[in-house]
Amino acid sequence: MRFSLAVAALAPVLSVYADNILVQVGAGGQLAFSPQNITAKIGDVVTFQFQGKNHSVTQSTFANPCTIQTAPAQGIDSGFQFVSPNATQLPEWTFTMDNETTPLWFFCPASHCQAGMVFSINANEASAKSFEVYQAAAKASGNAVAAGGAAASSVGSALGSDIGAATSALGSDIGAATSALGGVAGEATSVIAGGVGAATSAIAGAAGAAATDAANALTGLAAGLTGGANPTGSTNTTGAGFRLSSNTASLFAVVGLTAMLL
Ligand SMILES: *[C@@H]1O[C@H](CO)[C@@H](O)[C@H](O)[C@H]1NC(C)=O
Ligand SMILES: *[C@@H]1O[C@H](CO)[C@@H](O)[C@H](O)[C@H]1NC(C)=O
Ligand SMILES: *[C@@H]1O[C@H](CO)[C@@H](O)[C@H](O)[C@H]1NC(C)=O
Ligand SMILES: *[C@@H]1O[C@H](CO)[C@@H](O)[C@H](O)[C@H]1NC(C)=O
Ligand SMILES: *[C@@H]1O[C@H](CO)[C@@H](O)[C@H](O)[C@H]1NC(C)=O
Ligand SMILES: [Cu+2]
Repeated sequence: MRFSLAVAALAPVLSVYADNILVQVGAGGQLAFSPQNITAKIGDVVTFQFQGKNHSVTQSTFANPCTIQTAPAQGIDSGFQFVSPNATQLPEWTFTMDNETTPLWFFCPASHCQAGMVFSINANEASAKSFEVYQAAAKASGNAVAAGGAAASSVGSALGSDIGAATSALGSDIGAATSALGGVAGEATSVIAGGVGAATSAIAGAAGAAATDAANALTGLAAGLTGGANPTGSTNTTGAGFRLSSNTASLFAVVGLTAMLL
């Protein structure tokens, strides 16, 4: 087929039987071709008039409504045609039909296709490859994207629960480690307490033994005093003082020894 991009130009008429067919693109701000599907014969000139926004007329296969055709030949494509709101001339794109038995399928790319902005020429409406089926597939390709999003979301959830499980595992490991540390600390405390207890016992024992010695010494001193001079059971480093029979002197000696023990 032959095609060209022109601004408000009339395509040449190839035969007296040929028709000029006008298709509006995005009329009234809608994401639609109007009409959406046509029949055209060899020699007819199809003119797409871009009415606003930023649309494209791009050829696809029937099987993949929102993707440009690459086989058996590269699909034809107007490219995006931006129309400013205050435009005084509308861009047009035309081609001439050179085969009327092969259906042609067109779409406006991306989200517009998934909104149902598609177009067909010579679709057999009685067959499985009707315009309606093609448009439904175009809308469903948007659902495929949505399903992909849902799948990604599921992966996110799975990741989230794995992270949760890992966090729990870490938490319980930390708990176990803390318990182990607590146990060690407890044992260490017990050892220290035992040591303190033993030390206390030793001190108490030593104190007890010392007290016993002191008591024995006092007993000996008392015996010495009772028996007169030169008391046994006590050292006589103070010499003659212990040999005094005076009760007052003996009392001083006992008070002095007690003070030493304390
Ligand atoms: C366009 O498609 C509709 C719905 O499938 C169908 O009823 C109508 O006949 C078609 N028009 C042309 C011109 O092919
Ligand atoms: C039209 O849309 C296409 C595809 O999104 C974009 O690359 C291009 O820049 C747009 N043109 C204008 C004038 O906005
Ligand atoms: C259309 O409007 C834009 C601003 O929105 C302005 O920049 C531009 O020059 C206008 N074009 C015409 C043809 O008036
Ligand atoms: C139209 O296309 C079909 C399928 O490619 C082909 O068999 C047929 O010969 C073509 N008709 C003309 C007139 O080129
Ligand atoms: C202890 O007293 C006795 C009896 O008076 C005396 O024979 C002895 O030398 C004294 N010992 C010391 C170390 O003073
Ligand atoms: Cu569009």
